[in-house]
Amino acid sequence: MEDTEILSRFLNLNVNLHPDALTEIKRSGNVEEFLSCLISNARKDGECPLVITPQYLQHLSINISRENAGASITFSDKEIEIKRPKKRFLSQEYDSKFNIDGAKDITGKSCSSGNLEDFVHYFNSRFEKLSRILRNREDLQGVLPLDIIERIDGNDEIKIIGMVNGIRTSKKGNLLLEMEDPTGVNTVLVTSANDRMKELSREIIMDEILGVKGRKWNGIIIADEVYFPDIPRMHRPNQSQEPLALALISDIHAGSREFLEGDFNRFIKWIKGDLGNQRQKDLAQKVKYVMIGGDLVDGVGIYPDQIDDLVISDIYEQYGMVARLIQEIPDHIEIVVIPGNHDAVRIAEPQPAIPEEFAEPLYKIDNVHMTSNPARVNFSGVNLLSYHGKSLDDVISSIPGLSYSEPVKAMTSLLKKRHLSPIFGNKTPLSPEGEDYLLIEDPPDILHFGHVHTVGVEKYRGTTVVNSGTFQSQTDFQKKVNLNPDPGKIPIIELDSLRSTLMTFHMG
Ligand code: D5M
Ligand code: FE
Ligand code: ZN
Repeated sequence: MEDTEILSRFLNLNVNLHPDALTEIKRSGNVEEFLSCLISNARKDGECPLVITPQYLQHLSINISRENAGASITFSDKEIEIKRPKKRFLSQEYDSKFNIDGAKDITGKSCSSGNLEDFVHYFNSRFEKLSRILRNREDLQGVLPLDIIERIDGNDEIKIIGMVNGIRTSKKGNLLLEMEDPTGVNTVLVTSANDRMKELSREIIMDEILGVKGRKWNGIIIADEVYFPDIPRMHRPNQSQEPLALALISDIHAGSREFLEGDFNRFIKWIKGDLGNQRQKDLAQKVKYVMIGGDLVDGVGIYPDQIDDLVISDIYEQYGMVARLIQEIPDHIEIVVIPGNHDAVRIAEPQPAIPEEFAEPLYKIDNVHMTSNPARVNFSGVNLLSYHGKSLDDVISSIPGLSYSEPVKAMTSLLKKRHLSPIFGNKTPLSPEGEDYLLIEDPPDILHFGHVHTVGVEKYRGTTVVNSGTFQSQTDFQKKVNLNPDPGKIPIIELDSLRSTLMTFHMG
């Protein structure tokens, strides 16, 4: 038998061979007997070393004789389970320090009845906060309210801040925005005469808050400049003092016929330190946190004829399955979970945590922490803003040039707007809470989405922008809408450097 063949037989049992032990086994001429002794001894001792040394061979006290060669011993690798002393991970040397921002968690606090008054209050709160951010910009000093602007004429420079209430394109191809602030309404014309303004005007969407510098002309405002609230150019992200890492996953879709169990199992094997090359195994050693960005299950009745795509059609069983999968993540790793549009909770955003009534098996896992969508979590000093990403459907269909294949581009556009779900009344229902939980008040160190089932990692002005992708292959429904998922790819962020690594668990 070749050396490589012998080594691989032992590797199948998760044990390595010391070169001298390999020589000895080869000399004996009976690999099968060694394997069989190893297994029965491991059963007896209840453990087995990681590396088989010549000393351990002696401990096995096999009579290495050529007479034994050829004895037929049959066994199946699957029958045995070799236990060994519990592995210690680098991340176990450090305490877990994570904090879910309770003030920004809607769970149990929703007070909206969804009436007109609630909406007025909600949009006022959004305007208040975003106009404050815009007002801080040097370019927007001296902003005037729209009722004053109404009475101004002449060619002097004026500055306003307003919410986009309507978007039309003029006959000449200019953009006509209806903008509103708490005092009034006016029309803003954004010219398409120069490329820069043309480019910028494409990014403008309904219900966002903008700053405008321009002039009055014939009762309307001609924009010379348009300002998004954006995040500061000089934003310096926090980094951890400790060599720990965060795995960002999303869209497991347990219960779906297309759930990729093999990909998930390889992810688990890697996170347990049992898969990958040395660098990949070293990275697994650092993982202290896993963030799950929603769509844990495929749910029931989420889209027409979904039943045909389900292998588990009971929502409780779907959460049972997801709990069994997640339970495999070693318990020194903290897992934070937010819901998505397939989970068993209201679809209007912000979404409260998936209730215990449905996800009881997850609540029973000590290292699993259930929270709302969106969620703000600090992991060992690094601030993460995690949002399932439903609004991407609206943003991608509203802004030319954005696509499902480049989720980070669409996410960056939302960072500029400082809002996770600006458009009201399209595909993403919003619940008008007392305050706007979807506002991006503080620029996060990491912005994490899922939902679109495509993966991407990029930096924007110091923020690491990540979309997690999925563990679900293309469904018939997605095929119809021409959506090509990119499953089994998981971004891992090292919190001490904010360096990212894309781990691939998908085969073929
Ligand atoms: O969403 C998975 C992906 O499928 C996401 O990119 C949006 C897309 N999707 C979902 N519903 C629709 C509709 N109705 N039209 C077009 N594209 C859609 P998930 O939330 O996992 O189903
Ligand atoms: Fe999904
Ligand atoms: Zn989704």
